[in-house]
Amino acid sequence: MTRFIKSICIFFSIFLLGLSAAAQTARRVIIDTDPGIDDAMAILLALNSPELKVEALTVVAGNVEAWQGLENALKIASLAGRCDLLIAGGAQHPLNQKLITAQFWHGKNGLANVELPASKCKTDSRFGPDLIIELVHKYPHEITLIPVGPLTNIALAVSKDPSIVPLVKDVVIMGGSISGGNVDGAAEANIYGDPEAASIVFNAGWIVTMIGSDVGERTIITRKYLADLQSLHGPESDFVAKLADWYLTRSEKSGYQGAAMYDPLAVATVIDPSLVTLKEMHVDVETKGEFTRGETVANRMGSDENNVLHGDHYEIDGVIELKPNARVCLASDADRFLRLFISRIKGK
Ligand SMILES: [Ca+2]
Repeated sequence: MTRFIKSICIFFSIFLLGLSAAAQTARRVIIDTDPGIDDAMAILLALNSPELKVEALTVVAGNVEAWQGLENALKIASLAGRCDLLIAGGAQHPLNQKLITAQFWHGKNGLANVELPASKCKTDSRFGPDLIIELVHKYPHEITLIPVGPLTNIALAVSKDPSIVPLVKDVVIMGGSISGGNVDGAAEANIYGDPEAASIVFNAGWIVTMIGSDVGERTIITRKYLADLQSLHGPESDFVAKLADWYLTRSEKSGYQGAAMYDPLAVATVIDPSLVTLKEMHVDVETKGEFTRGETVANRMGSDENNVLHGDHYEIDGVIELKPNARVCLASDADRFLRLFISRIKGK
């Protein structure tokens, strides 16, 4: 064998070993989504990342109505040539309020009015929350849930079968904020979209990794990154470039410098946790509040003061320790994230 052929053989052996190692160590994930521009970006990031094995897309009503979200999920999977994915419809509306859709930010069809070809993929007949339950039992301690829409499907799953809680490897949500909302002064859209569901999810007994809107808004795609994305053409990169262009224009009209990469940052956190800074906290979801319904109220001290009645008044008698139920994202390495995102989308 010539030295050249030997080198080629060694190269391919290493390449194949690398591929099989990636396949073995890839994390099984379920993306629960309300597609959605940034959902589409998040799904394509996940599908182009060897660190992840996407087991299913479960769709929830949110940015668009449930039927539209399911159609979008099917078209995105088809575009990526991934009809092997399980794609299931889920909750049609929030647990305890009317659905609030967001075509203002996402376009009439939820995907920046880009018309994708009809999907070749089929819908799984199972109800999204039931599919989540089945997959968690099928792969105990292996599934990471990545909910990037209102938390209705996840709340329904843990309410129906609480035994999944210790069997889930991780829950990484896009949602909440510890420094003001994007819906109003207090609330972030996914939590505001179903606060009762969010409260169930935060109190389920697992630790929720919370990638909030406050960090998403400091992790923005700008025209500079868009130009990079537009430099290579392919079905997926062209689609994401159109989404990003529309989303940027919408954000610029509202006075922002760029468009917040909310959902893709949650997926990227599972791909590479070193992209974000996390801190354990106890988080409660406000479900009443005159101005604060849907706020994620984070306790940064890990305790509440304990007030004890002394005659006609209360007196502070030490503190009550609170167990953390969340790992809250405080910051991201935005540039490294965006370079990862664009390289993965261009990777085909
Ligand atoms: Ca979303």
